[in-house]
Amino acid sequence: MNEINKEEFKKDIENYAKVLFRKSIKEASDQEKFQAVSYAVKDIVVDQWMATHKTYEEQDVKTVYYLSMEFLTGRALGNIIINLKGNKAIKEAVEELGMNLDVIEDQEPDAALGNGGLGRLAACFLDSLSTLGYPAYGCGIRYKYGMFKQVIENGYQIEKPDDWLKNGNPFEIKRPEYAVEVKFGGYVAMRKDEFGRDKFVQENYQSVLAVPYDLPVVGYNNNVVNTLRIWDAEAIDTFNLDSFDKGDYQKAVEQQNLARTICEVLYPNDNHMAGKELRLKQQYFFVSASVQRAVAKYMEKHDDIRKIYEKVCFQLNDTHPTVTVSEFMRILVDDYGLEWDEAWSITNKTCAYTNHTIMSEALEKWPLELFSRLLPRIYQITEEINRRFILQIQAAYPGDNSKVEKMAIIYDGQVKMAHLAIAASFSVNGVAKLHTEILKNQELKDFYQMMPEKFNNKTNGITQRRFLLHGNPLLADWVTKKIGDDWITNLAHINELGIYADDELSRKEFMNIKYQNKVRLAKYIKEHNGVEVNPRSIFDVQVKRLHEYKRQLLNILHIMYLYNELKKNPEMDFYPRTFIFGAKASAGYHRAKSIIKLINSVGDVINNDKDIHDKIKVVFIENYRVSNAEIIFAAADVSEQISTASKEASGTGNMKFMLNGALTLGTMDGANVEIVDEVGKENAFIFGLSSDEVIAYEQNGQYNPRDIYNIDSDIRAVMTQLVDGTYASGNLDEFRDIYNSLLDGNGGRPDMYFILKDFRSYADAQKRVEAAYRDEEGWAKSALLNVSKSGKFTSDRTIEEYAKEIWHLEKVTVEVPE
Ligand code: DL6
Repeated sequence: MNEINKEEFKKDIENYAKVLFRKSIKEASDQEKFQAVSYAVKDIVVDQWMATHKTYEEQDVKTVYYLSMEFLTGRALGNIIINLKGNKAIKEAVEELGMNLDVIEDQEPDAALGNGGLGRLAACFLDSLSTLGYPAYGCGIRYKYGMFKQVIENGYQIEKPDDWLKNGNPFEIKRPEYAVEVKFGGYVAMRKDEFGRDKFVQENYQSVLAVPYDLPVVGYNNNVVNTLRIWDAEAIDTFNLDSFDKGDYQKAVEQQNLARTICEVLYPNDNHMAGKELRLKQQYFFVSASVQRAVAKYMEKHDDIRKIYEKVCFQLNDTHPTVTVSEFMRILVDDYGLEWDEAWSITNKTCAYTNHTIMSEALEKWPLELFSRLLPRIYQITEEINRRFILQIQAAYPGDNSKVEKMAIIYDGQVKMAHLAIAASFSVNGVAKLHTEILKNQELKDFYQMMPEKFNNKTNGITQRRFLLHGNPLLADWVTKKIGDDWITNLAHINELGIYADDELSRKEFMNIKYQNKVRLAKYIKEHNGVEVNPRSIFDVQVKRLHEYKRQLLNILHIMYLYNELKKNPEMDFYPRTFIFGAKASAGYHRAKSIIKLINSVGDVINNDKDIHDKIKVVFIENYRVSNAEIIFAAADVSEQISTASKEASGTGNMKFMLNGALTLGTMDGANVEIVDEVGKENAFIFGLSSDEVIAYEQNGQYNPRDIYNIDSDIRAVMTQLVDGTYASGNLDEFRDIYNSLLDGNGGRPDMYFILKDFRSYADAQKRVEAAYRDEEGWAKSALLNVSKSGKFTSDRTIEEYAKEIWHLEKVTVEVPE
């Protein structure tokens, strides 16, 4: 990589302040300084970006198109600087101009174009693709409003719009030359083409212009810059007299509205399908634009569409982009005139699907009426795919109609997107070993039996460059001092740290770094929550989306129990604990919001109770997001991964904590299983029902939480406090719904998340945590071993597996001319 020339870089910053704002650096506001520095950094990036694409063109590379409704990239500037290895030069340049790089980085809003795990995974994957030198496009939506900003008022979550583009985005480049039209509605007619052949044509439709904005994805120290292409919508026809004359006024207005609304906002649902018409529009909008553009780009250099799969792979990030299948078929059949069988065979070699959840409420099913009205030609094609797929099922299982009922793509008035994705893809993967096994043996059993060759596992991963190198500079430097810096691009090397777990001095140094990170977080908490926390206490952290299956409720009920114990026996030997939560709840998810209120209410009572001498503190960090996550992971001692076994597909927070030296307190769920495989049960705290036990209970229906309630007086006491006003200033109904859900569950089914069932085992595991933490040396050793065993969980490993086993990509090296 070419060296950054500090003096030129400084001039560049000053020049941007001048041309953008007509100001000197001294006169510029912090936000303006951020913009000027970012544009100067972009100058460096653009040279690499152009060189990368030139190399791709010259080598005619195969490219993966990672199609995702979500990319939770967070802030760009700090990450780009890290990946350019420009930290030293840029920091010095910025300081010599009288600025502070941390303050500058803090001016950038998070690009919150995602909800949680799925979107952040997509962002980690892009980072790894570039770092490994694999040609890739991320394809998504340029939401005007990203994930809402969470404000806590009186303990309640309030959602505020996230106007992240308000000051512009210095890193994006608008590419109007690649705009394409996307059509909705109308009807399909049979017309003759120029050669007199029959052809299906969509008529009387509304359309929007999809306009791409490109964002650079900078690889680590290798000149490779891939592109995250996010699509915005513009109206295709501005009002013109023609429209008025033809009486098309109404249509013109509708088209304008469609363009205005389609990219307006990210749906804030994680693991839950809201079934909104606009959401289906969003899906088709970005899919159609991305696929049209991918095909056009391929055809610029090739003349045989039949071979497109040699150069293009569409990876479907969950079912959200599954209309890709029918859109690609439409292009092949309608636009390129291929026969159905040929088009289907090409589609089958081009599409691959990742499943990220088994939660039934997340499985996407669209009502036929909506699907066919909005996407009439796509619906016809989907119907034909379904008709032929049913024939395949019948051939595989003659006379067994139950298989058709379970596997058909269109059934019972619904289009089932997962079935479409599986039927059309050559690869179907889960995101952790356990998850993939559950898919094969339970959720997608029928599909697995019929086409086992499609199924494979790709355990998730995270990028160590953001979550250690950027987020935890003290530990990153220490690791580099001990073992060199190979871990930055090859995390397997972190294993070499293992020997230091037996070295007393290293353990001390390591724990001292943890302490300093805890001081940093304590400062953040003081500034943001006004709560004083003791950095010598155990930092026990649960940060993730608020969902019942993730069981924040189990955590807070246990805190209520601990508090009761302390109140009963104030002199008991008790190691001070700080319980830290961070979580957004979907705006319409009432119970999740109630759990947030409960956490805050319990915090209010406990944090202000002088009798317990600050032995327990409960903190709810407002507006949990990528940028504050980096600070939180670095400071954690205990990583709460306590989902009901079988429900969390993988989890990726668990990996970020491990990398930063926190010990997992968790169930045998998702990737926790593999974390324990790596680090050993003795270096984690495992509790609760296994996934087999949960599934067995679900099938035999023999779980009754009331039995536990009746037997266990501690649990009964905590439950009673939910409805006796202890935590609700006398409002006995505030948490009644939570109380009912624990005892009576939903719709006649007992609590599906087995909270009371797992309570005792969780409390015991928490006792083990406390005992282990008292043994300072032992804890330090375990924590260090966790870091040293985290090598498997880099997204670089995951991407190598996708690239070799699914996408069949070749690595590229890029030179930038001096
Ligand atoms: O694979 C990324 C991430 C997993 O780590 C989580 O366990 C899983 O819950 C999440 N899945 C979703 C499903 N999305 N929808 N809708 O977010 O994926």
